Amino acid sequence: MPDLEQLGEAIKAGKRDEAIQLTQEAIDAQVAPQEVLDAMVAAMDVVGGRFQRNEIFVPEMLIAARAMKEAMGALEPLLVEAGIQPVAKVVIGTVAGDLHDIGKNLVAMMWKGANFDVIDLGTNVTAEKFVAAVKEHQPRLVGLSALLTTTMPAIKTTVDALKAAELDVAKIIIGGAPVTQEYADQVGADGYAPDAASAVEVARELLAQAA
Ligand code: B1M
Repeated sequence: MPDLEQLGEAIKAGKRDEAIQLTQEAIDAQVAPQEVLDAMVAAMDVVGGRFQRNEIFVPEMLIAARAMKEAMGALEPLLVEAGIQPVAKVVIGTVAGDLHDIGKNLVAMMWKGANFDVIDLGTNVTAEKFVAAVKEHQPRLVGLSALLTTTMPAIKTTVDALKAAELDVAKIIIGGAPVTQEYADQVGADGYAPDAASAVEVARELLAQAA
């Protein structure tokens, strides 16, 4: 019997090869894909908690997220076959004029780890591109990241554009080093997260409110 607890431990420790091997063993032993996925998501929740408590830092979190991503690769066709849907479709990007993407990528990885279907628009994403992506993909959440005080206003421009296009059915989460809850309230974003682990919690809260 494949050991899903060991799979969780491998993900937490960022042991990519072991995580892939244990996932494959679970698949071969015909463990339900949902059960395997649940073990992975639970492991990433533990990683997120450790990051929030400063017990681990960005590199460890990235390594764990990569292990999860790779292990998910083997599981994905089975999840599709079994009709298991991601929790929600989400769009994320770094706002116009801003090229910083390390934090944004971390949020995207943690969202993937929470079984969200993440459409990553990259960096320097204009309000028009966000509006077009939301129209195309119909996500339930939109994430905006900004690292510069000079690009923070692009968050407001994007929130305003999404609202003007009547696309505020999707909840908007914002974050990035200079961003605060106060700023989120000021620009009319639905949520703010100070770090990638909190971004999972805030996203889940907003999705629950919208359900
Ligand atoms: Co830039 N840079 N940079 N930079 N850079 C900063 C941000 C800066 C604070 C450095 C400094 O002066 N001390 C400063 C900004 C000052 C300010 O505006 N107050 C700065 C500057 C000025 C610049 C340039 C203007 C420099 C220049 O050219 N003169 C230039 C701007 C380019 C542009 O964007 N147009 C520039 C360029 C660059 C590089 C390209 C060299 C590189 C980016 C590489 C890349 O991202 N691929 C870079 C880097 C690496 C940094 C620092 C050193 C590190 C940023 C980082 O990745 N942190 C940074 C100084 C610093 O922070 N020590 C700095 C790690 C990352 C995990 O944290 O991104 O905060 P962070 O993400 C966190 C949270 O903020 C949150 O979760 C993440 C993980 O917990 N979060 C979200 C982020 N997005 C979120 C979204 C959410 C929720 C949470 O919901 C959707």
